[in-house]
Amino acid sequence: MELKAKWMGIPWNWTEEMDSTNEWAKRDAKNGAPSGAVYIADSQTQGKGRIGRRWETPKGSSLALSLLLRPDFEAEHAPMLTLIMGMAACMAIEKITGLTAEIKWPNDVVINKKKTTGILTEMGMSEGKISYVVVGIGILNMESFPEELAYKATSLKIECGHEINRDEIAAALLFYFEQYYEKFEQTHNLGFLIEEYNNHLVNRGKEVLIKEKDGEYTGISRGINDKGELLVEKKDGNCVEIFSGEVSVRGLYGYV
Ligand code: BT5
Repeated sequence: MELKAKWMGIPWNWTEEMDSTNEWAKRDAKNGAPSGAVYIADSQTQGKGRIGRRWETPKGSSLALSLLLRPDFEAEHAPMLTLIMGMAACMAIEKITGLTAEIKWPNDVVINKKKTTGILTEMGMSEGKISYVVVGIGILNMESFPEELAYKATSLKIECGHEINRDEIAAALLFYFEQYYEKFEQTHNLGFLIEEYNNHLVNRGKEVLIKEKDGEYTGISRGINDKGELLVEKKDGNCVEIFSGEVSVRGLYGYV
């Protein structure tokens, strides 16, 4: 492996099968595992997406990796780690495969407008402070998808047309994540990443559909601010700042 992080990935825990690498990391966190510990499984029996959705990781199919962090900042900053992981994933994919990767804010990486990566960040609190954050990422590397996913999902293997080494992707991912994280620790905002992030943002400058709990509207995506919120310009010219919590952002046609 060419790219080496300094402390992300120590210890490096690998297993053939696990319920969910996020759950594994959370259990280990409660047993005192250190910041930087990484958990990788070849397959997951209970892989999790957001809001109770499932994330399928059959044997040999993709990279399922969770990173344990013990940050010394306020809980409100933790969602920004999802964006940092998204950016690191774009960089790692581009470096190892030569493909162009884009970010579908806040937690997907897409190639040719199809999802190739999903990110799930979870947090544990103790006495009002962050005890741990687990940033889990699934990077798809399978040969094909069932019909119900094929229209919106793709994999590194499909896009490259040949086998991709998951260890190399993991090593590059941690290398980039570590660099971004060390900068983020100093400022607790994404000012240092805005330009790079927005250059990788899918649908930037285009019309997007914002779905909220009580309705939906369209606007032009203008990129993120230093809090990681997505700026969307509405028809009346007002700009709204969208927090990643409970919205879905789509292009007007299809998944992206
Ligand atoms: C995500 O959720 O995209 C976050 C996925 C995070 C997975 C990682 S793997 C390592 C770690 N351990 C875990 O247990 N989880 C993390 P969401 O945005 O909710 O997307 C979930 C949706 O993606 C599902 O409803 C399906 O439509 C789709 N999906 C699930 N499995 C897929 C697969 N194998 N390939 C393509 N799409 C899939």
